[in-house]
Amino acid sequence: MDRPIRVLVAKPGLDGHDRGAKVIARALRDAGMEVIYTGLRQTPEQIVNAAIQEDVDVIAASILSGAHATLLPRISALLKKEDAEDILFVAGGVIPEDDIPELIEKGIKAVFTPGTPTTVTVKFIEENVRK
Ligand code: B12
Repeated sequence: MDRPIRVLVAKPGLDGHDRGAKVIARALRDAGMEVIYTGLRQTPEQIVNAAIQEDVDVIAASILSGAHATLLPRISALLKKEDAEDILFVAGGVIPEDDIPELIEKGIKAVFTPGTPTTVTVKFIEENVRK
């Protein structure tokens, strides 16, 4: 890609945990990506609208509240409805391993749980973002 990858780091739902999102935002920025942070308490609609308006290549959603099974598939469904499935959708946070296969089935391309080195996330995005 002849321009920096653009990433929307998003905080869906009423989740007030923002440290993880900020660590990821910093790591992606240090890897040369352009990062836009939504701030806390965004609805799936707000996140998808921002992603389209900002013309991002990636949505990176952080969720530690336990509401991942509801909110993440909603974002995925909205990307489909808006014909914006070229946007790579990844997520991370406190998400039980058992819940991940269903999230992948519903269109989340990868889930990164606590302890995942940020270099793994950077590599995944660089290798999977639509060129
Ligand atoms: C710190 C903390 C708080 C702080 C938050 C401070 C802040 N500004 O973020 C405070 C004290 C405010 C808090 C409050 C609450 N908390 Co709290 N909190 C934690 C704690 C101890 C650490 C989270 C943290 O900051 N870790 C450090 C950061 C750097 O790591 P991280 O967020 O996990 O992010 C890393 C990875 O997950 C990953 N990642 C995260 N997001 C993303 C996104 C992408 C795209 C990628 C690629 C990777 C990625 O990469 C990050 C860097 O390595 C966790 C327990 C735990 N160990 O996880 C509980 C925890 C998350 N909290 C919990 C709960 C229940 C609450 C409260 C509801 C408690 C209450 N009754 O009041 C409130 C809710 C507040 C709210 N409005 O949401 C539960 C959630 C349970 C669940 N999901 O099922 C946990 C798991 C504790 C527990 N075991 O019960 N909490």
